Amino acid sequence: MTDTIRSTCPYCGVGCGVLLTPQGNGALKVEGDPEHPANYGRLCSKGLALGDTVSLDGRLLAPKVDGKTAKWDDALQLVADKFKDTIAEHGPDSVAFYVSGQLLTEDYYVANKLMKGFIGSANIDTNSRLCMASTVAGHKRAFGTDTVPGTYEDLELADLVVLVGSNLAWCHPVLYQRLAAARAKRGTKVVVVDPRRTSTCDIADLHLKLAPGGDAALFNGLLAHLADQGEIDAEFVSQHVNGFDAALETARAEDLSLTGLTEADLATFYDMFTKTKKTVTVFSQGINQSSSGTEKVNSIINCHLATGRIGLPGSGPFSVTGQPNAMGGRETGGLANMLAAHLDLENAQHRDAVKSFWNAPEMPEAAGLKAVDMFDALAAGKIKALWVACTNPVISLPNANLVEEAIKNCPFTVVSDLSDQTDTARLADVVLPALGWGEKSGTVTNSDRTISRQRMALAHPGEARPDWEIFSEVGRRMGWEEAFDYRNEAQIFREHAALSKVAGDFGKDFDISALSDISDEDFDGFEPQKWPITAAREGGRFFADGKFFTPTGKANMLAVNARAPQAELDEEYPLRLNTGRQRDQWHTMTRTGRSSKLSKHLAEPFLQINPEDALACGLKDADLAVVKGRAGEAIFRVWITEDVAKGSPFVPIHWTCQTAAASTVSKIIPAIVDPFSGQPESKSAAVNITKFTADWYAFAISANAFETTSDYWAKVPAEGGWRAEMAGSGELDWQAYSQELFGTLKEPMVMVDQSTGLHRLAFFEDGKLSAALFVSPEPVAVAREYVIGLLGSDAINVLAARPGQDVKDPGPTVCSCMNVGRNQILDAIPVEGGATVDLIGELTGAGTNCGSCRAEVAQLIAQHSPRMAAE
Ligand SMILES: Nc1nc2c(c(=O)[nH]1)N[C@H]1C(S)=C(S)[C@@H](COP(=O)(O)OP(=O)(O)OC[C@H]3O[C@@H](n4cnc5c(=O)[nH]c(N)nc54)[C@H](O)[C@@H]3O)O[C@H]1N2
Ligand SMILES: Nc1nc2c(c(=O)[nH]1)N[C@H]1C(S)=C(S)[C@@H](COP(=O)(O)OP(=O)(O)OC[C@H]3O[C@@H](n4cnc5c(=O)[nH]c(N)nc54)[C@H](O)[C@@H]3O)O[C@H]1N2
Ligand code: SF4
Ligand SMILES: [Mo]
Repeated sequence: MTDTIRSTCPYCGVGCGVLLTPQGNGALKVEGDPEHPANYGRLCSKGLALGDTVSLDGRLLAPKVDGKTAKWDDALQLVADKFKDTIAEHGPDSVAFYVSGQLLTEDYYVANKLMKGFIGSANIDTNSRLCMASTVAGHKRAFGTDTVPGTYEDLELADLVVLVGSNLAWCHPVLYQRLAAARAKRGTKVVVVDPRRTSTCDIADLHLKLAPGGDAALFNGLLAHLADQGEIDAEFVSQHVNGFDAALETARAEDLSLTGLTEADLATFYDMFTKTKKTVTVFSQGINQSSSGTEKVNSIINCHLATGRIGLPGSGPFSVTGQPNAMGGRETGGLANMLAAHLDLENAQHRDAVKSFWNAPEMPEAAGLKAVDMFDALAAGKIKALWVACTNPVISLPNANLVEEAIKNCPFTVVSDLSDQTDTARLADVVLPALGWGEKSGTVTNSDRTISRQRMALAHPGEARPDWEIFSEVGRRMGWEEAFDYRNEAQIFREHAALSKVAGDFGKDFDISALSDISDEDFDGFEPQKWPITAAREGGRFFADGKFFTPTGKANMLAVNARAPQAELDEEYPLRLNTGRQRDQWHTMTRTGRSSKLSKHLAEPFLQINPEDALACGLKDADLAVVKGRAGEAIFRVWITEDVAKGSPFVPIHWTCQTAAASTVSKIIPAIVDPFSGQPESKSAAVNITKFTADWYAFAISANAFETTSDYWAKVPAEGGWRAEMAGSGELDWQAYSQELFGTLKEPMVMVDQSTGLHRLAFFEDGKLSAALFVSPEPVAVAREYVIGLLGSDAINVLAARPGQDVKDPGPTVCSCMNVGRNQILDAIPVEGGATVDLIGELTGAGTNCGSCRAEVAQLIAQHSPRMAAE
């Protein structure tokens, strides 16, 4: 294979098109697809590094049963038998599927059909419960269905873009770049609403450092202000909206102090919104992952409905989705409280229609268990057989210690994954090898309803199989041969499209019936298309005509109240922990964590903490800290910064037991959920923070992989090898320790700095540096990027741990694409002033490729630089 194949990036919901050119022997060249309407050729650092992540290291290549390699036939039969027996003995609700927004639409369709139509339970839920559930609930309450009204273009056409609980610069980088470009061209005003100062704030005209959970208060205040200023669209409201008066009355009674903002800030924002008709409000996890997430969503939509700013070019509420197929999962009904094709489980006519379409024996009448309830039921012994596909709940669900115990105690657990070593797969009775991105084939839907193809560019490794096929095989073995007699993705897609006609006939939004007869060839060549896709219309915006999907045809404004996060602070747990994402890592790092380029940016689990809190907790920069909540604890590297407010420290979610000793955030997060959506409040835990008292700290690099066993460690790939940070207690025999780490290497060169106690050990093989260890009683101060750069070279001066006069230490990486470090950027900033991101780009190359780091370059210029472990 040498031809270029068009596909879609497997990461965020922007859904960028990629051009994949296999290079032979498993390597892949990845470029942006200039014709894809999501990105027009752009890619972010993660998309650009996709080629680094497709190696087969650590891949599961054949099924495993009880830890031993098994034949597919035996493994599938075992799964089918166990599920059948469990259902026969305990009923259909004693089994459950827990799936993922990273499954393709075809996979999702089959899994949902199997559980809801044939097993006859609604116990299928997905990691989208942790992600989009509050938006789905809010959309359904307001619009009668789960519709995203606008398109990406709206961010470019708007005069004001309000980003609420969204770190767009890091989490939807290409959409952020589109917004930044539009702003540069036409002066779009940007407001960021986030308790934390993020890179996204670099294009903000106004950053509202809102108190956690204050969003509904902010938008209630806005609604009252809009009414006071006569900015209500009375005609739109009277003809197309229910519930205006009640919503306004509740809004007027709102306690705005919950926002934690000054009157002046509120006034500035309210004035901007009131005066700018073309406004898009983008929202993400700062809204959804909240015990009042659904209320927050409706408080935003209320303001757009009241002003008629919906469905128009450059106007509307806009939920940006996280995963590549979060939307596809919603379209196929992958949530426990949905049916399929945006039809409603609680509607008898809808149920009958789907039942007869599927020719299904069963159809549950009530919603199944939502993720947190599902794992509670597992812990209580009510779920006796569980199948997890394409997600890692031991890391991502709140109260992770309980989740882990529950899975351990479950009589029968199946995991479909690419690896049998994830924290969840390790606990399973059966692990089934799935095909991953680049190998599998099917469709995904991005945040603006564009359906795109993921295509196969790499050979199928070992015996791995596509998820839809695995679910179908089990369905057939459970006795439903005909219903699961699928031969390829196109056949499933046609059925999915045909089912959407049923939904269309009920007057629902999700209708792609024009694709019901798509041929295999046309499916192969399918070009990105926005739904709806019917004989009558294609794509476009919803609701400009004022027609909604409720029984009355009118939208609903909801009377909503703000609620502070529910995890209670007290003397023992006085701080409110916030959680979220890093720029260059994706979730549990199973893919991005393979790239040395991506691992350079923030190479350790960090704790952003305000200087006042740091002082109170006795912490210095680069110390290690134990963050302890009621449910559990974890360890992080301290990064003192004004970017987080006093009382609201922040940690990233990515680190697992594969990449760190004890940095799993979800162990700390309590399982508090939104009452409407069941979405966990993942952005809030009550914690205390103390210094992790280590007797020694170490930094190690090696050309070969090595095992780490200390109390604290974090390990990622580095160029030419691996790098790890470690710390522990007790006296360390550093020579024995180096043997333990690197195995039997030749005698190291050793240098001990008596004044600081820093021990430096360098190991050479054939005269080339193969490993080095730095041990110190204090956090290790070495020029990390510099010593990593020496791996494989004959440089003796590695023991200096700092570059000599002739070589510069690049410092921690800022620009992953062009490999530019912090020190290089700082050096390039002209002393006489006048630095711009473009100038630094010209001088160093930073920010000139994918642009993901431009916000950080700007921050550095403004002297706001992150400081990681002493560099
Ligand atoms: N690099 C990278 N990109 C990703 C992902 C990734 O893992 N890595 N994951 C993808 C997925 S699945 C998702 S869901 C998206 C998530 O994308 P985002 O939602 O943009 O990302 P987060 O970092 O989870 O959270 C966003 C912000 O919410 C803020 N926040 C916390 N509490 C509140 C609050 O009460 N109110 C408000 N207004 N803000 C609050 C946090 O400080 C944080 O900066 O990212 C997608 N893109
Ligand atoms: N505290 C806190 N917790 C959070 C969040 C937060 O902000 N804060 N965010 C939440 C959100 S929004 C999300 S989306 C979740 C994400 O959390 P998870 O879904 O648990 O994380 P991933 O690492 O994406 O897990 C995907 C798994 O699927 C495997 N995989 C990849 N491709 C395939 C495939 O094609 N088929 C199969 N069968 N397996 C595959 C990977 O190897 C990996 O093990 O985390 C949630 N948890
Ligand atoms: S913005 Fe980046 S991560 Fe998201 S789809 Fe595009 S290339 Fe992939
Ligand atoms: Mo997500």
